[in-house]
Amino acid sequence: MKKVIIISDNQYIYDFLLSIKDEIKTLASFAFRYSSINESFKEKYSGCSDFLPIDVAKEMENLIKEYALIISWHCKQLFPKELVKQVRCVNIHPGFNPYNRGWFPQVFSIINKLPCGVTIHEMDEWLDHGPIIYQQIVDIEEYDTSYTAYCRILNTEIDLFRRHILTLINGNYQAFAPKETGNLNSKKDFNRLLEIDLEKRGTFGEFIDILRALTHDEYKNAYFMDKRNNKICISISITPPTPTSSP
Ligand code: 0FX
Repeated sequence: MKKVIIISDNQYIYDFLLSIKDEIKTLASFAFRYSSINESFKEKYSGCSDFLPIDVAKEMENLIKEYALIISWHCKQLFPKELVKQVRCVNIHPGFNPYNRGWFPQVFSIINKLPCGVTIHEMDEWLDHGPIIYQQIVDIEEYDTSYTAYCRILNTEIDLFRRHILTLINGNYQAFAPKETGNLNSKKDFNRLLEIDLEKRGTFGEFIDILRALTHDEYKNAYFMDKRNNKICISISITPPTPTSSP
């Protein structure tokens, strides 16, 4: 039986994996890990023998020896070049490669209108870059915030994983290289969006897009400084249209 390891630092995904672990353990010998630096996971999953911490760089030799497939599913550690060259490593990424690769793709897609979705791809030495195995567009509506778009993206990831798990394990797919390198956003690029310049000129639509992109559940992202130098956080509340019932 093939040995597969899934490394994730995303709680929603981890809980999903826990819920299906017995079912998928009939398909391959699965191990599940989270990043050893992930303090919140350490607390939440302490005592859970299916969910153990890992330091990918330190444990590289063992990973190469032990596993036929490594799945990075929102893993916050960089995989060393030697690792991705020697073992088949697959990344499940919350963006539509090659557009807005890197951090928080839906945030940037709301602003720059590039396609958004999910990509499952083989990893190479560059970020969110290798040959694409499966991908699916997730449409962003004019009333979406980062959060509502993100929820659909996560559920699309889970759906794609469920549909293709066997093919992913066996590796009998035809991956293709994206036609362009696209663009890459870093956490710094995200941080640069957060302070709203009250003197900036633009259209209402552009301002609404920035606020939609920075509205994500409890996160206090967008802010401006008032005249007393207080930080004032802002987010936007949008009411989606109610579906019209057919006559
Ligand atoms: O796990 P993840 O959804 O994904 C991120 C990257 O976007 C992804 O490309 C990479 N493969 C993965 C390892 O890490 O990230 P998260 O759980 O930190 O954030 C989820 C969403 O929450 C994000 O898309 C936007 C929102 N968010 C997050 C932070 C930390 C905010 O709006 N503000 C924040 O400060």
